[in-house]
Amino acid sequence: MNRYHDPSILPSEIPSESEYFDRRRVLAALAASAAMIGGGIDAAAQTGRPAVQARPAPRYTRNPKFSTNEPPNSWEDITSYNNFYEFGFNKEDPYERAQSFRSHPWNVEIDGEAEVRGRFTLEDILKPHALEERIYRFRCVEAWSRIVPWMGFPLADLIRRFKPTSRAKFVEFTTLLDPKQMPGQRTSVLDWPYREGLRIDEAMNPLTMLVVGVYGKWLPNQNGAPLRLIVPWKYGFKSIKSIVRIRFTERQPTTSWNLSAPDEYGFFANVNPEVDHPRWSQAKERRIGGNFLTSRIDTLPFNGYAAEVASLYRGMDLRRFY
Ligand SMILES: Nc1nc2c(c(=O)[nH]1)N[C@H]1C(S)=C(S)[C@@H](COP(=O)(O)O)O[C@H]1N2
Ligand SMILES: [Mo]
Repeated sequence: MNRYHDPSILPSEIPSESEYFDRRRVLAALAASAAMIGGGIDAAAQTGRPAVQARPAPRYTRNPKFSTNEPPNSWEDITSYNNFYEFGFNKEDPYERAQSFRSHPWNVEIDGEAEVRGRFTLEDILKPHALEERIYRFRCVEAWSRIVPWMGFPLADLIRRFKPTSRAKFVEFTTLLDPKQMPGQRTSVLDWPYREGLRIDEAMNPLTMLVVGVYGKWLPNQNGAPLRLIVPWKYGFKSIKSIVRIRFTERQPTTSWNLSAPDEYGFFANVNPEVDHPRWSQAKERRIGGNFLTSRIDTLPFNGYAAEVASLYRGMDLRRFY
């Protein structure tokens, strides 16, 4: 299974002319609409593809305070090169095989150590939350990265609504289990359903987002529709897709990657250029969509978010708790 997590399996380093052109258009559109509220960049129109979901367009505001100034990757970069093992192991599989996945209607179960529990529709989950766009760095454990305009809201705001008890020390997230729709689940490459977890203070950190969209559109299926986690200072595998359950626990939850290869994928999974993966260095990363000169860049501690999150791990040996 681990051969699928091999950073040497990468597409061409050289962006095509159309990629480059798309990138420039996105930048121009971003600049032109910097002060706009709601609406957004019509990424689907830009690429000539129909809108991904027949739901009323989301309304959102931009949040520059939590956004990097780095230029975002193109819609193409973000939506056609994905990890979503439920739909296959090659980067183009999720794009090719998730299009008919039914990500709406959708229910989410909230349970465990919380005063408010139950099964909620996606609409009920979203109703009280104002959506915002944040441009985050995103770093996969396979040593590639990109800059993504995610749309969503702080996980902390959702957690407060459900009033976790004093015994809630962790939050566990679970992806849909549906082998009929998710061909990858008919293989035993991971112990399905995909599960991830955070310590409660990590979950409450203002950077941690529940994400429902990208580039002002509802999430495409391949990016984890209709609801996913984004934890920008951790390797990408923590950012679990297509969530159907959020559970508050007293004990540290088991997570899919940690179960399958504990020496390679720790529970914390904080981006750390000093701790190599057993089979490759984590000191550098390849920025998707970059050119020859700019694509190999240094990886930053906590993926560049050290000022915001390093204090969460004070006193911890981050080599041992990787
Ligand atoms: N359910 C589920 N969530 C998942 C994965 C997966 O295979 N299944 N892959 C993870 C990994 S390894 C990465 S890098 C990111 C990729 O997110 P993206 O395709 O939106 O860039 O999703 C994460 N979330
Ligand atoms: Mo990843």
